[in-house]
Amino acid sequence: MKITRIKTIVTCPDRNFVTVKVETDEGLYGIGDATLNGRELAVVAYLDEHVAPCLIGMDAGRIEDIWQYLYRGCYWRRGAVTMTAIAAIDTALWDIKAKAANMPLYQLLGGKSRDGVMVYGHANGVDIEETVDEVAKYMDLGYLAIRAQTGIPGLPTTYGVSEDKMYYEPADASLPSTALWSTSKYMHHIPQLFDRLRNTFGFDVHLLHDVHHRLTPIEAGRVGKALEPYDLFWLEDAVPAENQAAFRTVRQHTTTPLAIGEVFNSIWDCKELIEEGLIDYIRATVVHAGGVSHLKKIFDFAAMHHVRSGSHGATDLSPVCMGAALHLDTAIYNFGIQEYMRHTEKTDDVFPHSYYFSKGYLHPGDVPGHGVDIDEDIAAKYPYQRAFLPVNRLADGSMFNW
Ligand code: EZ4
Ligand code: CO
Repeated sequence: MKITRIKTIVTCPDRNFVTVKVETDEGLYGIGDATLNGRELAVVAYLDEHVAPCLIGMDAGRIEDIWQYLYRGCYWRRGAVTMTAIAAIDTALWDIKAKAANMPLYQLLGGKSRDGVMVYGHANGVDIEETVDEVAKYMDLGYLAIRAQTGIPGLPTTYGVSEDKMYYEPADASLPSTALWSTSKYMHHIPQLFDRLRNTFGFDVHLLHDVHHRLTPIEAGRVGKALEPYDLFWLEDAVPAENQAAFRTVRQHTTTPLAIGEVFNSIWDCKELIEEGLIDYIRATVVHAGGVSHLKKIFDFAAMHHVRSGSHGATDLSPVCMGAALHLDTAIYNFGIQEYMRHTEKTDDVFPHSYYFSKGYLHPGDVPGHGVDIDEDIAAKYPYQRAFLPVNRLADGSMFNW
């Protein structure tokens, strides 16, 4: 089965998505997510100019060989743009192979290890009161695990807090908006949120929290220690991890479970974190970590070190990524949890899918392939709109991590 055409489709049904469609001479096609939030067109150019022309005529069944061709063959290994482009092609090729086998993708990955994929949703409020109400709403919807974020007194905006409670969208402007950050205000406030949540809901529901890369290692150790009585499922992205060894300090100071990985793009971003046992959950994703092929290798390596998966699943990862992720989540032994931020109705119209939510779990469905398609006519109705994530500054005007 030969690759005859590779199309990149850009659409903005409430937010931007880039999708790759790989077509073959046997009429089967596969699709992959290539969305890199805030840098979408860089990946489009990479795919159109530097990937698609090289693959025409290749055997669509040689997934691993094509992965290595794109990784080793470009000389400049890794990086978010390269690995997102590779991921999109890889996901589309797995979709084709599973369609050709007339099987849902999880069958090719080893079959089912579980009956459903436990997900967590995002509860957030401008203050603790509103966050408590939002957690209650997610519990009513059947969620077994809930991420809680709250506004911080003295900061006009806070990461993770949005007006639209079901569809959090941080890429909020055509030029980057500026947020204000204060570590001391945050560190003082956040234990109060979890104290309230545990007093209100008890310990049966899993609670998670995303620090979003804002602490130093010793600050993260302190927050982790302060949160220990509230038994978090995990503390996410406590410290930026370009320096993986920095997590040794966090680990020495707290037993709160640690998760990280949404900005990682290969095993080389997390090898020390995993093999030194510095984290509990690896949150890399299909779309940003080299596709199904490479993410499976990361998860298998993690399994040897008691590290579980916890893939990123925010709104900027398209339904195509979510579909592929759910097959991997279903098949691997060391699954932990899957983030699930609902897409808007418009997005779901563009990407018809077989996966569905029931009683706190997502299910990938049983149609051949990864079960997600793109309706190109509907997609064409929503042209690309430039959008950026915010930037963060401290009170003195200096730049900080967002
Ligand atoms: O800020 O996906 O856990 N989820 C997150 C997200 C990220 C966005 C960035 O594109 O941290 O909300
Ligand atoms: Co996050």
